[in-house]
Amino acid sequence: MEDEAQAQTPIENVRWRRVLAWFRENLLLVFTIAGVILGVFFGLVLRLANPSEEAVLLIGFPGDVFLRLLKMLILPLIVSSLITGLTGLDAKSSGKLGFRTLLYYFCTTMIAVLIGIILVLTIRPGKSTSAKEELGGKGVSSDVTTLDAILDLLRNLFPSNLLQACFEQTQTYYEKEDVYKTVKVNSTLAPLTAISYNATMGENVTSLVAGGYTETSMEVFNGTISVRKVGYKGGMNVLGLIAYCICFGILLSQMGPQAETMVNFFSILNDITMKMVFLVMWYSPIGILSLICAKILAMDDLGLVFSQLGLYMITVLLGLLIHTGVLMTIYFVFTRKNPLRFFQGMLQAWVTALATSSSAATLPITMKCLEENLGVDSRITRFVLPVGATVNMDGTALYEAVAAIFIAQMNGIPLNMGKVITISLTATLASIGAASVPSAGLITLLLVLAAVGVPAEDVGLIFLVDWFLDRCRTSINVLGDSFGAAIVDHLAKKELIEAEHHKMEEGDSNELDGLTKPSATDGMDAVRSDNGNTDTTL
Ligand code: 7O9
Repeated sequence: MEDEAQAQTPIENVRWRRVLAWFRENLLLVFTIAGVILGVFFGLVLRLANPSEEAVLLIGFPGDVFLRLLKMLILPLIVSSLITGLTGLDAKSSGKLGFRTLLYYFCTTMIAVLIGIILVLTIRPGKSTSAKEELGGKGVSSDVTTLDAILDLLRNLFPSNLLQACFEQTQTYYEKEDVYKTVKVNSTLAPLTAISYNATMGENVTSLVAGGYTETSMEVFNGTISVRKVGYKGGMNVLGLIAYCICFGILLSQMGPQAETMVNFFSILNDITMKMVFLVMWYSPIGILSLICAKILAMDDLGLVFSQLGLYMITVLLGLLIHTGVLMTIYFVFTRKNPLRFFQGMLQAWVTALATSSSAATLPITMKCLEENLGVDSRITRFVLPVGATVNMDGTALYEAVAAIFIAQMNGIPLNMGKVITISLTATLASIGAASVPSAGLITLLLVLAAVGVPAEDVGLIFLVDWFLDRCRTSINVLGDSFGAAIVDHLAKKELIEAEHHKMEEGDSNELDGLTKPSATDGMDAVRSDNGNTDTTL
């Protein structure tokens, strides 16, 4: 036995050393995955102990802090990354980049919706379910129309106050107002009537005295109506900020040496924010453990829910899985690189998305993963990712299409081709507008339902499992953005190199424009790269 062990030692040594080296290189990832596993484990074990509400609160607290830290970084990150990303490109490249990015986003979202629709029409999860009777989801309704949502989106695109846009967005809402009708009352009886009305209903009473003749007109309660109002609600107006920063970045990139200080300012702001992201990432294993553990502890008894809504959940999950496959294929077709390696590089962001169920909160980590693990050009990620986190939600679009048809099936509403097409278009639009449509999640689904006249009462039912599906679709949203960034990066690579050659052929004249000289951020990131000198990843 001993001899055998000794004979194997050198090989085993090498193997062990490799494994150890891998662990050391991927320490954070290992900790994060351990966080997920321990979170599920402790969650399930502590559930047996039936912890008090305070205990659950305390267990979830580190996770709460983790989410706050991530969200804290979003504002400086999107502002500085969009502006530096765009100043690193010339106007022509950024135009092309923008076009390709939006085209990729639109096509992949449409594909996701189609996958969802095909699956839900073949599996028919709504046909066999008795969930409606047993679980009796509570109804939800809203007055907000598709027109309001589209107008809000456009209003948010043009914020009237930039500072306000950092924490509030425009929202149309409906306020119930009492309506009164005026009733003329017999003059002799008037005072008496007025008093009795007053006492019982508190109505407004107006007495008109004209030349000895008293005519009393009373405003009598005549029901309520909804009045459309445009107000504000809490939450960052991302779309407005992004629109402003894109405009700012493009104009800044055209200003030449005169604007160098400004370019450096945002570039340094971006570097500092990324350093902060790095710090927060080392806290993520604990944060993720806490988030998952607290979520499992706070769950209701899900046995019944899962058994009734199981088929619906399987439809959504299968759709998300197939969509991941499609994204991987698209990635392979464009880049000829191994999509599994890509997935491995994105694992940290994927797990964070699962734990936080927010692609915005995951954005800092997505950016870090793409730039550092996968070598995607930072000028590309800085533009593609913030825009993607806001408008590209493949998982959400797929989910909304499936949910709408599921509810229609449950209510036995037949859907013709026209309605299916309407659902696919509204689900795509709803996912694009989700971040800037009031109360997102819920409202966007209501809009899809309203577009085809499906009752909204059962939305409460599918919200029972929304917390779980939200995690899954968010991780696909993040993957969709990341694959997009990698593909756009690959396509831009050739072009940027060509542009560099072109520049070089043009002569050395640009050496005098002040952009090639070493800047404060050299060695950290490319400030300007139309000359290619400062770029490290191209
Ligand atoms: C999901 F760009 C950023 F990072 F600044 C940014 C900031 C905030 C981007 C988006 C947002 C934002 O507010 N997004 C948002 C998204 C707001 C409300 C709802 C949603 C939809 O969220 C998805 C879903 O529910 O399907 C999912 N949870 O990708 O985060």
